[in-house]
Amino acid sequence: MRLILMGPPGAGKGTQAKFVAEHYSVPAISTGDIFRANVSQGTPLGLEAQRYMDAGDYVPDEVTNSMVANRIAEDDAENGFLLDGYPRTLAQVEELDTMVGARDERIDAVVVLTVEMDEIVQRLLQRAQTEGRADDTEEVIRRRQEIYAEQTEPLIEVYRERGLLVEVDGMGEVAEVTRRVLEALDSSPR
Ligand code: B4P
Repeated sequence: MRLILMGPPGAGKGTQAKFVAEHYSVPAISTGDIFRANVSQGTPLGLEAQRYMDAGDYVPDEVTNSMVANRIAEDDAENGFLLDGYPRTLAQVEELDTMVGARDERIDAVVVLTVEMDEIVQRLLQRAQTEGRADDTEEVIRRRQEIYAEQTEPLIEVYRERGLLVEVDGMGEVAEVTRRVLEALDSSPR
């Protein structure tokens, strides 16, 4: 199973990725988590990514693409993976096509979580209190939503045209959202 999990910041991607990946016994690959791990270890990649992330901007495509290419080349992703937060730009879609095409593989489905804006802001401000992420301030949250609308929302149509899109209501309890995602994937044609 090769899945992509999309949705605006705060839609619950990272939260759902764990459960859905576990269900299909594939690794959940979160570009945000990999960047944050590099930031906290002070690696060159982390130093480069941090200035973009703190401002709510996307990390440049070349950096993100090569990081993902390396990660999906690892043994545990040989039979499938769940990509959480990648691709986020059209250039990343093209690069991912090349990566999976070179392995004679294809993406099975693209799940998009839809959540109302008020709920998103509330979730992220709440996370700011518990986790203290630098990009969870009100100003940066707004910037991240704008960038999502400009750069990532157009990807929804790309994947819809390919017949891969699975839209899921991301409002409500975490377990209920997981149930909806798995049910939608079970009944989607692949
Ligand atoms: P991410 O880590 O992907 O950050 P995110 O969009 O906020 O999603 P996240 O997974 O953390 O939050 P979630 O919605 O699960 O990216 C961070 C940054 O990294 C980006 O801004 C960018 O700079 C960089 N980056 C990452 N990928 C990139 C790429 N491909 N290209 C370029 N740059 C990239 O959850 C949010 C909160 O809601 C959590 O606190 C959670 O507990 C809560 N929540 C979730 N589900 C809930 C529910 N059902 N009910 C109540 N609360 C819920």
